[in-house]
Amino acid sequence: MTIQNDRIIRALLRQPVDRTPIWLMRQAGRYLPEYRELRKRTPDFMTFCKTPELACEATLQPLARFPLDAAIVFSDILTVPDAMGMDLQFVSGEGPVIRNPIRSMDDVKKLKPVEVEADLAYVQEAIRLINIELDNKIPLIGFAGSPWTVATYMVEGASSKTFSTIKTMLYREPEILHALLQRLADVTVRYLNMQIAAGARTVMIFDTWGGVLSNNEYVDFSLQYMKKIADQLIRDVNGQRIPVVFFTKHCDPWLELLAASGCDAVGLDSTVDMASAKQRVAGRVALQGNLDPFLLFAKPDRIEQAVIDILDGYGPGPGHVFNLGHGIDKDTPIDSVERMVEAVRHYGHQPVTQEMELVV
Ligand code: 1CP
Repeated sequence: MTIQNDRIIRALLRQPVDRTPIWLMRQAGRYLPEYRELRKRTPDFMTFCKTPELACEATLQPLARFPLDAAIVFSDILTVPDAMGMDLQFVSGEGPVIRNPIRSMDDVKKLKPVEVEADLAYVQEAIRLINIELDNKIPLIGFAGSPWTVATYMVEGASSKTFSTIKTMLYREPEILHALLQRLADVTVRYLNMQIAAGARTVMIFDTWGGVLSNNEYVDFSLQYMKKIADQLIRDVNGQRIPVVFFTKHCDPWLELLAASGCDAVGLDSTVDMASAKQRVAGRVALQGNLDPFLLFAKPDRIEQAVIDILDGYGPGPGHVFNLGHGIDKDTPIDSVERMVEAVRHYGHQPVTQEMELVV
């Protein structure tokens, strides 16, 4: 089925578009008053994620406010450890807490085998419901966490500042960590393929904590597993290519490696200079990003200038999807988001070529 506005897909595949498309990392969520209201229906966050009607409604909320070019299924990267039998809870003010963290090979072996079609059926159902509502107007993005990033929560048992427990495991007993990462990679392949089969038109792997690895460990403990996943994903549905996007926060040292890793696009955090990133990837992948989410706390003119700087940094030619460099902050003023989206639509015009089918 063709999508009316497929700018995001085209840009991720480095095909020409009439203007730079935009979506926002964590575009649904707590900065929206209507999300905070909806969340009151089920105080428990995992129950919220597991209720497809609520996940569907939350997904659509930002689209009712802003003319974004894609929806992202409302869910979380921790659905996977939840399905593996980990005792996961979101404690208000504290974030995720796992009461039975992985500390030994035995713990890895005891993880529940995941049947994605059964254990994560709620994500499949949410995708189905969202696509009915989207009515082929814009594409839906599916996602998962990278094995390394998901493992940080499973081993630390919570969000961490130092990652000392998982790093101790990495340096003392790497075989345990590799066994865990391999298990996560296997489940993630099936999970993302299920999302693609259910109607996700592109998938993104969030490697939020890849950048805390040392230069020597990043490839072995994070990128290697993302690459294994990309190698096994369904890349074509009825002749339509499904782009795969890798996002490692603080990816600057490994940009060339990411560009050669089998993904179609790389998400950039805000520490990376867009113009030099474009040169470094040399047309091998598209780029997504990378406005500092905290720039949305600046005055309107400053926001507009920052948008122009990123668009000019990428310059002419296909292959740019505008986004933030990381998730939007919960205190972000809504007016600023409007201003940014407006600026991208206004200044992001690309030269039109004849063979393009334009959607206005
Ligand atoms: O009470 C609430 O509403 C909980 C806040 C919240 C939300 C809105 C969490 C808890 N997760 C989410 C949704 C979510 N998470 C989405 C869908 C929203 C959208 O994009 O529209 C996505 C894509 C995620 C992905 C996610 N979860 C990541 C990777 C992306 C990123 O921003 O870095 C990570 C690291 C998580 C873990 C997570 N989920 C929630 C919390 C508090 C955390 C911990 C973050 C940390 O350790 O700092």
